[in-house]
Amino acid sequence: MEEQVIELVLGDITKQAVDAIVNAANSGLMGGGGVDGAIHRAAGPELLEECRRIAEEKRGIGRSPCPAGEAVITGAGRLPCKYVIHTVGPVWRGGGQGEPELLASCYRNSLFLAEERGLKSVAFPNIATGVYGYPKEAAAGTASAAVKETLSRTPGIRKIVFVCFDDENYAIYRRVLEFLGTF
Ligand code: AR6
Repeated sequence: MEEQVIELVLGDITKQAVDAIVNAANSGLMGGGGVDGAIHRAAGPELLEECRRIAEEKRGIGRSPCPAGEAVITGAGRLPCKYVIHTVGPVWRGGGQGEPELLASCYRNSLFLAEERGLKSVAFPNIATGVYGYPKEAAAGTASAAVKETLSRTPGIRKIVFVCFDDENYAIYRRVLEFLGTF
């Protein structure tokens, strides 16, 4: 069987020409700052329109548009990728409020959605490590372990790209992925 590869990139996730990029959104799905803001700016208004439709639909059945740990998928507007998977990381509250499990769920559920749609390549940002305050080192460990573990259950996915926006996260990921034997 063909290999599943994990790549590490220092750069801007909006430039990745993969099947799907993952957005670190909030549970209202209506855009925000950080990577969410960058994705919506680069994608154009179509993306927000699609998010709004999903949010309304979910609210209509009495649900939150996207609770922490869950994920939804939309088109990608003007982005070079084909889809955007919006997931919501946990706000860091010291680590004892289920944050690691919720963060792992973000990666897992995003990959399940991608597999369901038959997508082959997915790029992830460092979910929750900005505004939501998740410690970078811990987040990288949880993210890489969750991805490695999930890949065996998503055989259609051929390539994962971890996109780090800052040197610190890039250095941390290098170390964590080497430790996990991925590089
Ligand atoms: N490409 C890749 N990574 C990026 C980019 C980019 N263009 N821009 C920022 N990052 P954050 P969170 C990195 O704050 O912590 C939003 O307002 C950034 O350096 O975007 O999950 C949402 O609407 C950091 O490492 O997301 C939510 O309200 C990582 O992306 C809230 O922020 C995540 O930082 C979510 O907070």
